[in-house]
Parts: sequence; C-alpha cells; structure tokens
Amino acid sequence: MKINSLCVIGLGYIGLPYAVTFAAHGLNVHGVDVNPRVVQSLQAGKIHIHETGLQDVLDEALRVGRLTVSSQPVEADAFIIAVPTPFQREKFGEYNGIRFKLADMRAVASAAEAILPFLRKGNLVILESTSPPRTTIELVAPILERSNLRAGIDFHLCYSPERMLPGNLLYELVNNARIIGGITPESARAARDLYKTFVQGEIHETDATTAEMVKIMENATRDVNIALANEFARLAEKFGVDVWEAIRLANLHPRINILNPGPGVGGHCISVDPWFFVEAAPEVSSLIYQARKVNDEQPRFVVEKAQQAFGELRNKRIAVLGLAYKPDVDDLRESPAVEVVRLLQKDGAIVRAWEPFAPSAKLEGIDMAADFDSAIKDVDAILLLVSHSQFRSLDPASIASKTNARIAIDAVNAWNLKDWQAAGFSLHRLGDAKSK
Ligand code: SAJ
Repeated sequence: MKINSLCVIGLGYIGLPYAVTFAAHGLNVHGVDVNPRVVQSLQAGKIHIHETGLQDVLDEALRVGRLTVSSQPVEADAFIIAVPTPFQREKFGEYNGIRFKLADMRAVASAAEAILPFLRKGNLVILESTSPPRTTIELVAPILERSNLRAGIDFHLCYSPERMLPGNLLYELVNNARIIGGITPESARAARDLYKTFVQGEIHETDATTAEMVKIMENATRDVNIALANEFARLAEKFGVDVWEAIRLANLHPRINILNPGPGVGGHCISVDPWFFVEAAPEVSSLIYQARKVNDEQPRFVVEKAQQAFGELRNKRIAVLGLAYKPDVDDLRESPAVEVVRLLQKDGAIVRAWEPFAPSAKLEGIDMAADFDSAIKDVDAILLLVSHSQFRSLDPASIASKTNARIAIDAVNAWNLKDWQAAGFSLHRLGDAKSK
C-alpha cells in the first residue's frame, strides 16, 4: 500500500518521535494533541520533552515542510494512535482478596472517536499504545465501524506496539524489531509498508491480540526480574551481604542476568502494563501480581534504609537527588523517587529535592530546590535516588565543601564507597549490609 499522508494522534514520548521521523522521511504528517501547550510548543518549533536528538529531527521535519500540528485530526492515508493508557486513580478491581489496578482506556477511545469523521475507505489505522489484550478488536474496531466501514474489509486495522526505550528513542525507533498484529493479514501488510519507510529492524507480522500480548509480556518480564533483584537486596541486608557484589558474581554465570535493585519501578510502562494482565485474568497472574507488589513496596525499603542511617527521621533535613523515574530522563510519571519523598515526609523528615532534568517541575507538597548547591546546603543527609550521569560523576570532596551533611545514602549503587568515606561521609548503600 502506498502511503503519502499520515495523522498521528498523541504527540508525547511515542507519537512525537514517530511524527517527526515519518515527516523527515518524506511523508506528509499531521500531528494531533489534546494539550494546547504541546500544540503551541511544536507549532513554535520546540519539543516539549527531553530526548536526545529529537529537536534536530523536528527541525528537519519543519525544514522540509512536511509536519503540521493541531488539536484536530485531518484526512490521511494512515492514522497512528499513540496516546497514554494509564491506570485509573480512584477505582480498583478485586479478586479473591487481591486488589488490582484497572486500565484507563479513555484516551484510546477518544482517539478512535476523533479519527471517525476522517476515516475513508482504504485507510490504515494502527494502535500503538500499550493496551490490554483484545483492545484492538473489542474497543477500537467497534468505534471505527460506527463509520459504516468494516474493519479489515473497508479499512485496515492493526496493533503494533511501540517498544522503544525512553532515553534511546530515536535509535530504537529505527533499529528495534517490530511486531505488527493485523486484524487481517492484509492489514498487517499495509502497516509493514508504512513502517518500512524508516524501520531497519526486522518486521514480524501476526494477529492483533498476539501483538498486544507480546508487548505486555515484555514489560511484565522486566517487572518480575526487577522485583527479584529488589527482593535480593532485602535478603542481602538480612545476611550481611553486599547485593551489588553478589549480583556481579552471580552474573558471571553464562545463563544468569540479574537486573539492578533500586527505589522501585516507575514510568508509564513497566509499572502500569503488568496490571493489564492481572485485571484481565487475576486467577492466572499471581506471579505478575506479586512482582508488582514487591516493586511498589520498594520505596518503603529505601525509607527504612534512611531510618537506619539516622535512627529517627523526624525533623531530619534531607536533600534528595533525582526525582525522575530513571536515569537521564525528565519523566516524573509514576516515579518511585517521588514516592520515597512522600514517605520520608510522612515520617517527619524535611525534604528538599533536586531534579536537574525537570528543575521547574511542580509537585504538590514537595519543596523543589532551584539548583544543586542550594539543595545540598544546610541538610543532615544526601539521598541519591536516580543514577543520572551527572550524579554518578559527583566528586565527594567537592560536595563535602558545600554541605554540612556527612551522611549519604545511595539507593542506586552510583557512588564509590571508599571515595565517599575518604571525603568524610558515612555512605549507606541500598542492599549493602557488608560494608558497615
Ligand atoms: N529499573 C530498575 N532496575 C533495573 C532496570 C530498571 O529498578 O535493572 C527501573 C527503572 O529505574 C525504572 C523502571 O525500572 O523506574 C523502568 O525502566 P526501564 O528502563 O526498564 O523501562 P522503561 O519503562 O523506560 O521502558 C520500557 C521498555 N521495556 C522493556 O525493556 C521490556 C521499553 O522497551 C518499552 O518501549 C517501554 O517500557 C514502553 O513504552 O512500554
């Protein structure tokens, strides 16, 4: 299928890289977002998220005159839906005494409804948002068929999961293997023709529900593996072991690859998607559910570490370094670091947080420092929650000259024990009960 024009619904971390990359490769792209600030910023030629290289591709897309942005779709040969699928904040599901989070699919439903007036015979519609199994055939197809066009007959419909890693989006967009699940083989083939515009990874065609399941399986696998690493950190502290040393040694085994413990699992993907399985089939998702619980409890484990370092948290002044959900990104969604701050505050600590990738972020009830130096000045301890490159390379001797704190807590294994001790700090590392 020859595709000349594309409409991308949702211009966040996923939709925006697609929109600009397709435009830079010669398609006429129209990007749509419900957030007026996003639309204004892109219309003014500025990206609204931090991602290396993305501004350059936007510049190129605008230079070649192939990208327009507004709050409404337009007619196009193909449509990509890349909107968030978070979980519901107020409502929970229950099964046999376990309580689980529920997917909020309203953005997907509204995106499909927004396309409806512009859908024409022969179009291709692709859902990319991570979605519970059967969303394409049970939620998206019925909405689009209100046009009186039939999915798979009059228009092509696919699910093709985005799988790129924030922080490495532009490389993975092009080079990752791609899974396309068509509601018919012809639909999958049409989407293949579209992605071939720039995708260099292998492209595999399957059905829509398999593609949906593949995506959630990937993120559930990572979640379970991180939960295991977090549990190992708790066990190591019980046995007087340094978990980081133990993991390094275990990973010498040719078939073992233990991930890193940390303050928990955040972001809008791995901390959310496994719930889609639990919600859909709690009776057969007990391991996935337990992993979610372990990872959600990890911020509390970090707070206990801080408690051990101080004895008592009440009125202790703590500088928290890092609020993003992971290193070198500006994304604070579902961040375990934010949860750690809230728990510290609940226990009476006075927290000042510094997030270099989002210095002007506003989080209710959290005191954000204006810069690094003011964050660490006049505090009793420094707590590192995110392994941003700039935090890893901090020089403890220079820190010692800028702060009264002599207690440092490292929840991400970024700092060298001997260097920090030599600079006069007592360094407490998550999962390390050996170096005490
Ligand atoms: N984390 C750990 N320990 C680790 C690795 C990660 O605690 O060893 C934490 C991170 O700090 C973060 C969370 O897990 O809080 C998730 O980070 P991540 O880098 O594992 O993944 P995401 O959420 O940024 O991106 C994932 C990726 N999925 C997989 O690697 C299977 C990405 O490929 C997906 O495209 C993305 O989810 C998505 O959009 O679904």
